[in-house]
Formats: sequence, structure tokens, C-alpha cells
Amino acid sequence: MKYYLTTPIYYVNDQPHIGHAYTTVVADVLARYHRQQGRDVFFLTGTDEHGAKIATSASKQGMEPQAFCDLNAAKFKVAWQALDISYDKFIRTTDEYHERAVIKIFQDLYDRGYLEEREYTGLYCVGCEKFLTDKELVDGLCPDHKQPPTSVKEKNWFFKLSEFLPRVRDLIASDEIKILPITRKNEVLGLIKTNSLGDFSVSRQKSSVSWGVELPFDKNQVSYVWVDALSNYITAVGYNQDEAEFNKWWPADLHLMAQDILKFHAVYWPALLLALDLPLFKTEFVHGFFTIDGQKMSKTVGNVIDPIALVEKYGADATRYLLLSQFPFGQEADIKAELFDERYTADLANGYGNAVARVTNLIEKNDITVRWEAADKEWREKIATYYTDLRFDLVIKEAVARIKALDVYINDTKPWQQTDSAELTSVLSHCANELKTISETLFPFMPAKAAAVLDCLNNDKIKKGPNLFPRLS
Ligand code: ME8
Repeated sequence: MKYYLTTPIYYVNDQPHIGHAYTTVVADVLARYHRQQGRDVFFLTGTDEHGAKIATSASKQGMEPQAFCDLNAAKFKVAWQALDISYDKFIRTTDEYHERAVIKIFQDLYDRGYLEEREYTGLYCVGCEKFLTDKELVDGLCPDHKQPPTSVKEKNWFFKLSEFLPRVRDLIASDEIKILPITRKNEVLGLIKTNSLGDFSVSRQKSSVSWGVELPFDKNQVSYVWVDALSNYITAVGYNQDEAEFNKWWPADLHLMAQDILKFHAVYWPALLLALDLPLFKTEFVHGFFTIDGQKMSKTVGNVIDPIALVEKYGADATRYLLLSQFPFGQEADIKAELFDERYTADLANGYGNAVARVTNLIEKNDITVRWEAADKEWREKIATYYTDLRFDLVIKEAVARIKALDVYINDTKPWQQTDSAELTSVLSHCANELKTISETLFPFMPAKAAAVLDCLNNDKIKKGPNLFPRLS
């Protein structure tokens, strides 16, 4: 069975931060879990590189847009490598095959009569890459970027979204396309109901924004970022290039993102797919935005966390674990940096790491040949339901409880006092089986550490395992 999942493609106007890392780690945990279950997985991530925001950032650095994109896209790749992200493909919207497909998409939308040229006047926030209404402004400024929007008056091509809205609404309401969690589904349905979603502009005049894909039917216009960006999900898997590949992977099983881009993914994207007469994605899961120590993450506040700094301190595996264990996936929450140290020490150094050291040490000392048991099916099924609901925090919680129970078992059975060798083999075999189940469960979160434990257990003569989680200095 195939499983195709995606992260948003991130803007390359800056380097990756902990917010990007969070969604990407979540996707990686899912990808690794589904591969572990024997599924054929395609995990896509990448970067969103066109538009005014990128062009402006590039010129501030005195760089050409393409060179600037190359530089920053590379930073995302470095971060994902540091976090041991096992993506199958990294798409960049400046990739030639993607640009070619975007041209085809525009031509199709045009030929099908879904694009219309209109005069547009509006307030545009470059930071958001979207038009804002007067109501959205706070003291005349964009509430997110604290910048005055630019007044834009130009001829643009519009996508006739209104023609598709009733169908999109029905598809969402009937769960034919699933928007999860349910609060987000209701939010989108509410948004559609307000009638505030009009036809939207899909191009910009070249004279005002030149960094984009030129429209095939109007050389004076370039594509506006969202059609270009959203279509990455199909162009990455062979759309307009390799039909067999495309039919194998599309529709996507899961698009992951945070609430900031819900409207584009839950309304614009299905409408575009309908317009192109393509199958619809199956599920979108929308997680909350988190704050850092109670504050919105921002350069001015100075609380932007660099994922590479976390990896340097805790290692890749622990960073992944710490990110996902802080709060239930989906909720809007606060990341408390000081909790990372606490959790690292309690769950990893004193918890999992210590259990591995204790058990493998006792097995080596007593020269035990472990009797392996059949897999714990009931446990696997329980974990599978957590994955269905994307409750990573519960997978972690259960694993931590099982580590604690193993610790209690060792304290109670006191293998170091045991003189009966059959009994000792039985007790330590139980411990080894427990470690195996726990490590298999933790593998998607901590692939290198869990694999090291599984390798160690896989030997005929088990030796004391590695020091998995050194104490923090
Ligand atoms: O929106 N909390 O790119 P982007 C949680 N290029 N997640 C966060 C976060 C936070 N504080 N900050 C960022 C774009 N994220 C477009 C997407 S897709 C076709 C185009 C994560 O660089 C989260 O996944 O602004 C969010 O949706 C994404 O980064 C936005 O990344």
C-alpha cells in the first residue's frame, strides 16, 4: 500500500526555524512509522521560492533572487540532514520541471475558462504574500508583520473560485476530503459561509513583481505565489512528466501544515484540483501555531529557535523526541525551552538510556541467551490507533510508561541477587523483549538511537549497549 505525505514548502526568505522543524519532524515520524509497517512511502518537502517577499529579501542582501534561493534552500537541506529527516524528495519551486508544469497548469486553467482578467485595487502585505482587507489591519498595519501594506492597483488574472465554493463546501462537510482536527474543519466551513472568499488573483504584473513564472498566455504577468506553491504537491510526483509515477502517488494521503495556511490548503487547493479535473487529496491535518516561552516567535523579540542549535545541544534524536513530546499534536501551545532539559534528563538519560544500560549490562554479565517472544500484537494495535489520530504524544507517553514499568520490574525481581539460572534467563529475557518493543515503538522518533539498541539486542551474545544519552553539562 502506498502512503504519500507532504509538509508545506517553506519560504526561503530566511533560514529554517523551530516551527518549520516541528512540521517536518512530524512528517518524518509518520513516514518512518508507515515504512516500518511495510508501506510504500513517499515523503515530500521543499521550498517556496518565487514572489515579492523572496525578491525583496534577496535585494536587501544585494543578491540575485536565484542565488539567494540557492543559498537558503541549502540551509533547509542542512537542517533536515541534521535532524535526520528521511524525505524522498525535496522540491524547489524554481526547479525547471516544476516551472514547466506550472505553465501547463496555467494554460489548462485558462483554456477551461476559469481565469479572468480584472482590474484590482487592494492592500497587499508582502510579508504574508496576500491581500488584506481594511478589517484585518490593526492601526493601519498588518497584524503579523507590523508593516503598512502596499496599495496595489493593477490588472491581474483571477481564478473563479466562486464557481467551486459550493462543491468544496460539500466535499469538506461530507468528509470526502478530511480536514482535521474537527475544529479546523468547522473553521473552514465557517469561513466559506461568511461569503468573504471571493475569486482570487493568481498573477501579478511583471512590472511590479518579476520573480515568478511567466504566464503562457500573457507575457506581462507572472504567477502569483499560491498556484505555483500548491501545485508542488502534484508536480513533485510526476504531474506533466511521468504519468505512471503520478498515478502511483497522487492523490496525497496527507498534507501537513499549521493553521496559518489553512485557507489556501482547504479551499483554494481543492478548488484548483477540481478545476484541473484531478483527484482530490485525502486528508489535511492542521496543527496549531506555537509560541516560545509565551511569546510569538519573532526576530525582534529574539526568541527564534534555530533547530541546529538544539541538535548541537541534545543530538538529533533527542531533539526530535523533545519537540514532539511537549504537547498534544494539533493544539496551539507554548514551547518552554527550560522543559527540554528536564525532559531530556527524566525520559531519556534516566529513563530509556538507563534502562538500556541496565538490562544489556545484566545480560552481558550473566552471559544470558535471550528467549525471544512473539511481537506484542495488542500493543501494536494500540499504537496504530494513536497514529491514525496523529497522537504522537500518546505514543511517547505509553512508551515512557512501559520504560517505567520495566524499571520497576527490574527493581522488584532483583536479577543481581538471583542465583537460579533458569529464573535469571526468564527475567532478563522478559527485560530484553520489553526493550525491543519499546525501541521499535520509539524508532520513528529516535531512529539512530533506537536502531542502535535493536542492533545490540540482535546479537547472539548481547553486550552492554552504548551510552545513548550523555548527561547534559
Ligand atoms: O507559509 N508553530 O511557508 P512558511 C508551528 N510557503 N508551526 C510553524 C510555526 C509556528 N510558530 N511557524 C512556522 C508558507 N510553522 C508557504 C507554504 S505550501 C504550498 C506553501 C510551520 O515558511 C507550519 O508548518 O511561512 C506552517 O504552516 C509553515 O511552517 C509555514 O511556513
